[in-house]
Amino acid sequence: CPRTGPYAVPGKICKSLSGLVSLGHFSSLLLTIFSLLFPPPRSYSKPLINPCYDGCSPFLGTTLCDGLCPPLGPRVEFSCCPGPHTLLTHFLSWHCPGGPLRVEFSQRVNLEEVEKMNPEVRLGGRFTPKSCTALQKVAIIIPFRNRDEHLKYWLYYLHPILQRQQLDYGVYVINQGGEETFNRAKLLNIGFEESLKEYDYDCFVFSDVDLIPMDDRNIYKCYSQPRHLSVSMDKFGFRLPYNQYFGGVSALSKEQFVKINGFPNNYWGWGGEDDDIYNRLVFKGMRISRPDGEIGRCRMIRHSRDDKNEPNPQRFDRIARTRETMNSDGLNTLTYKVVKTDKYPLYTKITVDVGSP
Ligand SMILES: [Mn+2]
Repeated sequence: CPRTGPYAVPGKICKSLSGLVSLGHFSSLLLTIFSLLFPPPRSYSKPLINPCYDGCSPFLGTTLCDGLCPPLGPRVEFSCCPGPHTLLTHFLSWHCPGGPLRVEFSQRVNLEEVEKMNPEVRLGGRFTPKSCTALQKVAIIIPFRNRDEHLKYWLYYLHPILQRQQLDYGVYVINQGGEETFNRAKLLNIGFEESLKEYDYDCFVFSDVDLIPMDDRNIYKCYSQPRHLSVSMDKFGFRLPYNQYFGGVSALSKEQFVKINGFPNNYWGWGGEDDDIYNRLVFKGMRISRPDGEIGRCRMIRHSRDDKNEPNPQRFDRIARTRETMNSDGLNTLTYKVVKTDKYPLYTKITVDVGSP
């Protein structure tokens, strides 16, 4: 406190003022210690704006859901609940998904906790919305090997999101057994075939295990054109690395997938298979559909390169010949053996023998 001059403060008041200040310091110190000892409950995996599950408003008499409730943002089409976008539905839109999510990988995930947080998810990682009838049945296919920590984060984040998106979905982790070089695209083909044996899926979302969307409005469903979902990854500075990029997370309807004869089986090791898939789509006259750069933001869990997944030196040659090879390499030439199927509460794990190059 200034003791002299125009702003002088009388001594007594000054003393009590500084007492108050240090009392403030002390209590904030206490608060800090308290919050360190008793951390607040984890709140991520909930939208920052509206924390609702299975959200279409019951007041609207919803019968169909197209993977989304009435939108929060103006960009999303009003497609789930029937009827026009009225003031009333706008008012009710806080019930529904939307907005950015907090995604981080600092705290460990306990799968039993995740199970408790998602009581509506059935054995094997299946979910069906109750308040409406989903227009699509979505199989989510994750190619996998030795990434259990990443899978836990994926389940932790994605189950709440997918439920808010009102999808009729199942989660299939396709685990490559053995020690052979990794073959991502073949695992995806296998996921397509195996999931269809279980349920009449009509849409397939192919997702890397380490990619987490950061916005509820990035719907994991199929569109009239093949969909690329992971369009702005933190790894690439939240931009598309190149226009033809189709890696990370993508969605194809059953028809779209069959039309291109599935994915290539002959890409062993890292890289190229996503460009081959892109070529296939283009050669069959399709275009890529994408969410905008804000809705399409996602985080990749940082990791070092896996063993047995070295960059594939043949990839450039193969990508250049997609047009000739695509009809004789794909779904129609897919061979593999299922080694084991495990039904866990949050996902179905199918361990397969994919053979060797
Ligand atoms: Mn990765």
